[in-house]
Amino acid sequence: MEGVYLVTDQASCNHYPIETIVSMAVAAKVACVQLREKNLDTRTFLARALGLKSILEPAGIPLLINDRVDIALAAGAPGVHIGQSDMPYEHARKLLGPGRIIGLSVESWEDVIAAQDLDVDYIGVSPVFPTPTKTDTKAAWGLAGLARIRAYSRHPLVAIGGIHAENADRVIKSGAHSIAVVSAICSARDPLGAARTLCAHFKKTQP
Ligand code: TZP
Ligand code: MG
Repeated sequence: MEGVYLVTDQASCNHYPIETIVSMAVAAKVACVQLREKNLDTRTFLARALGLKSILEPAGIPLLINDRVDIALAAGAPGVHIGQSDMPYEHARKLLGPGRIIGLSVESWEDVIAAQDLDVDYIGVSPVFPTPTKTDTKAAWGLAGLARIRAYSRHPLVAIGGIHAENADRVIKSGAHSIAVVSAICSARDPLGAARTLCAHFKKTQP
C-alpha cells in the first residue's frame, strides 16, 4: 500500500465517467483504488464495484470498497475502507476473513491509539488538510499531526484530504506511505496526466 491511492467520487468526476478515470489511473500505475459512493442504491453500487473490479483485477491493483462490507463480499473485492462510525473492525474482519485488506480512518488521537491494537492493514489519516470534497470531518491533522502519527503508529499511513501535486512531497516527507486523492485526479481536466504527475512525485520523494 505504497504510492498513489485513488478514491472515486461520482460527484467529483467532472469530465469523464468513473470507469474512464479508473482506467487512466491504472495506466498511471496507482497503488490502489477505493470505490466511495454515498448516494447509490445497493444494486447500482454492486454493479459499479464489479465494473471497477474487472478493470483493476487484471492490472493487479486492489479495489477497496468504502463502508460496505456486504458489497465487498458480493463483488469479491480485495478489501474495504471503514470509518469510525462504520462497522467495527472486529466484525468486518470476522466477515471478510484474514486475507482481505481493511483500512480504518483515524480522526482523533484516541482513534490512533485504539487502532494500535487492531490488525488493520493501514490507517487513513483523515483529513490531513481541510477539503471541500468532504466537510463533515474533525479538525485537520496537518503535517505535524501526520508526523506525530508516523512516529507512534505501527501501521502504514494513507494520508487523505486536500492533497495535490503541489503538496504531495511534503505529505510524503511527513510520513505518509501513501497519498489518497479524490479531486486531484477525478476532477482534473487530464486525469491521466494528473495521476502520472502524482505517481512520479511519489517516486521522486521516496528513497
Ligand atoms: N476522507 C477524508 S478527506 C476526504 C475523504 C474521503 C476527501 C478527500 O478529497 P480531496 O478532493 O482529495 O481533498
Ligand atoms: Mg465510512
